[in-house]
Amino acid sequence: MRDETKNLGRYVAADPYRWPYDGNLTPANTALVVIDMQIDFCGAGGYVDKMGYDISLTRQPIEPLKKLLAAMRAGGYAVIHTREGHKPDMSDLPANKRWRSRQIGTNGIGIGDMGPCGRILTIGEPGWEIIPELAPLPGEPVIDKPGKGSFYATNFDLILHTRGIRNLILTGITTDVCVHTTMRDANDRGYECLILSDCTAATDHGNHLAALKMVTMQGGVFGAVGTSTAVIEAIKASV
Ligand code: C5J
Repeated sequence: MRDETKNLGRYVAADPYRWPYDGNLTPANTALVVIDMQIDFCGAGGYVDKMGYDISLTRQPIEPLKKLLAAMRAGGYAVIHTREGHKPDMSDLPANKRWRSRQIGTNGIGIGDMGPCGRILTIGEPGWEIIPELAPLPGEPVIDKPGKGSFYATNFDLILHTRGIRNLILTGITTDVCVHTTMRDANDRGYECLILSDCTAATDHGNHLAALKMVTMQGGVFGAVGTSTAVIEAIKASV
């Protein structure tokens, strides 16, 4: 059992508390989760672009994520990627999700419909792929999810348990939707979560800032907010 008063352990500088709460941060118990860095969310002609949002916002995490991935891979930390998408027969796409997706953007095109990057958010299509800059390495799990959260209808929890992971460093897009849904669900399941402000982004910058602020309420209601620089410093520092 670690004694925080003796300042043992390894921590990341974060808000509203240094993370993880007990300083128990090791390559064996900590994973970097990279959420939905897919062409549909941050590539030209993808879903977010077709909806009329500014992909320069959702592309902002790419460069800091590249550095963070290199550092965490070098340190022996687990890296897990997720992809949002639906089966080509759309049997896992709720009718209301499809209907809503057709209400915004051009020509009533929504999930499952043909766009410049193939059928939108459809498994196997070019737009559904993770962007090449952040491509998973062989052996890194990729969680395919039909919803916004990473736990619903996936084996994410099983993979984390099997590997003995209890700390999650959450990155990717979008801060207010898939990253937040995953963080809230992970927190309820007892995972110790850190969200990185520079490695996440939303289709609206105000929503990004609001989503980060929400985490810091109530002493860290879902965990803590940090930066990639702080994580890199912490994992390089000796225990
Ligand atoms: C959205 C996501 N925003 N990855 N998906 O629809 O956040």
